[in-house]
Amino acid sequence: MNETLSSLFNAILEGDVSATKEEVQAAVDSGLEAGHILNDGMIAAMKEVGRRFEEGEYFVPEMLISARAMQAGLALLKPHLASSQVKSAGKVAIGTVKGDLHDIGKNLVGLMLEGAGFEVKDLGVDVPAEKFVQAIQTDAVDIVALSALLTTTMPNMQATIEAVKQAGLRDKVKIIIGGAPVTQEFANQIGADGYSADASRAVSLAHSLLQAA
Ligand code: B1M
Repeated sequence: MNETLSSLFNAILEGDVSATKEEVQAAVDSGLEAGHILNDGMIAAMKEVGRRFEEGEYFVPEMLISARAMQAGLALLKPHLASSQVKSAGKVAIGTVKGDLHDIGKNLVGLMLEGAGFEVKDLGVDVPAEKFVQAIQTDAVDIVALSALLTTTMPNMQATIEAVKQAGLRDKVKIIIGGAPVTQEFANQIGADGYSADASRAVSLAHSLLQAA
């Protein structure tokens, strides 16, 4: 890892917001590509945070301050990630499912979709199934994107799909899912229209589902 990215990685690990902002700026100024800064500096740091939590070296407060540093860095990187396009590629409602408060990945997916020209309605975290149903009814969204980071909240993705079916709206939207514990197999099992492992693949998935519709 180059020196700037390694300093950025450490700043996020330490949850140091001002150092994170400085290092993001330094990385951008040094000409590093935004996707490279994101994946190899920032997301790599969050993976390390997760590893330390698993090993009992970090606890929830450390995860939280690292997450804050990550969010501050992302806000700064945002204009470099999202290249605005004129025509709307489609409308997406995105949210982290009920019971789940993780939003960094969901925010990134929203950001990349916006950058690719989609209109994004962000429903936030801990979103109950009814709120997704409401978004389909009132905002005429083409795609619902669900995020879950906990194995215990993955079943709420299925519950959301069931609620959409119950409301008679299943044929009106494509439902795509993602998040660290989610797999293509799980997507097939719960009847989602697609799964993506990361934010950039979520964009190509959204494009291909709407083109096929
Ligand atoms: Co939590 N947490 N956490 N946490 N946390 C994990 C997820 C965990 C894996 C850590 C670990 O044990 N190694 C573990 C889950 C274990 C499991 O379920 N198997 C865990 C746990 C246990 C918990 C608590 C239960 C801890 C506790 O209280 N005892 C608790 C639960 C709270 C709740 O949600 N109800 C909790 C709390 C928290 C914080 C609040 C402290 C904080 C979140 C802050 C925030 O989001 N604002 C936090 C954090 C930071 C993490 C880790 C360290 C990092 C997550 C992250 O932001 N990654 C995480 C460990 C890990 O994931 N390795 C962990 C960076 C982000 C860019 O990646 O979110 O995966 P990710 O998103 C990716 C892809 O997954 C994909 O694209 C994104 C970009 O490439 N993607 C999608 C995501 N959503 C998508 C939607 C799509 C498509 C793609 O739609 C189509």
